[in-house]
Amino acid sequence: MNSCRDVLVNLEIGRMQDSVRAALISGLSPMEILQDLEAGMQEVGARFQRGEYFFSELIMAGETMKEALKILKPLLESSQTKAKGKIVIGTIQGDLHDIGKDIVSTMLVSAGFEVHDLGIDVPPESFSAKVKETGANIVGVSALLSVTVPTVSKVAEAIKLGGMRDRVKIIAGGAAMRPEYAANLGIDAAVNDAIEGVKIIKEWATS
Ligand code: B12
Repeated sequence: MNSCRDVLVNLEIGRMQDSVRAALISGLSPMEILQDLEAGMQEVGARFQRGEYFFSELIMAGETMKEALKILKPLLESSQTKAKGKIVIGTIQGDLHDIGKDIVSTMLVSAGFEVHDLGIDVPPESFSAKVKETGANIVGVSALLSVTVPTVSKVAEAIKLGGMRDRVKIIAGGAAMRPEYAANLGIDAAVNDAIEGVKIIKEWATS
């Protein structure tokens, strides 16, 4: 049986769930399988950049990944502990990528956070409105496209305008994010992997 990564890269959507089940039976943890699949997504992106894959293949890769997540998400969430904080999360305006955001949300739920997911293409003001409504103390913004990264700073501005910036930490994530962007964007942290992001969020929740 091919690895989950290969099944994803080859866009074999009908084989994805069997492949995940086989990986679990072979002893891999849900998190290890996720990391394997993320490597697969990197490869899909590289093929797209080289002109070997087109937009239709990107869509197919997204759908294939979601098949895997149908099995992995409940497993990742099952270790629920008590809530450690409230988080508002969403993909920034102009950006439709939601797979990474969904993975981070799942990991946060499993770490015991109360997560309010606003979905994709979220205007900066909607993050701020949801923070006000829920009393959340952390905001997570996903931005995968270079063109949407600057809009993340508008989330910080909207929260500041609402008078809540001093009690809210903001973290952004996505393939195009780099830790050094945080200062320029006026936010508290920027990461390009979920494990590092969740580690930072947990530190904020306990400090
Ligand atoms: C699948 C995919 C799509 C799918 C998305 C399906 C979906 N439901 O999400 C579709 C087909 C819609 C798509 C569309 C486009 N895409 Co696209 N896409 C991808 C691809 C192949 C994988 C993305 C993915 O899901 N990765 C897997 C997840 C798990 O990784 P991730 O998102 O980075 O998330 C991880 C971390 O970044 C982090 N994270 C993410 N969010 C957050 C948030 C927080 C708070 C935290 C803490 C952490 C965190 O945690 C996650 C887990 O570790 C990438 C290639 C790549 N290398 O990323 C291109 C890529 C992102 N796409 C790209 C492009 C160009 C586009 C299009 C413009 C193509 C076009 N010509 O129309 C459109 C844009 C549409 C839009 N307005 O958003 C480029 C972006 C280049 C750039 N730097 O701007 C990439 C990099 C491909 C490439 N190499 O050229 N895409």
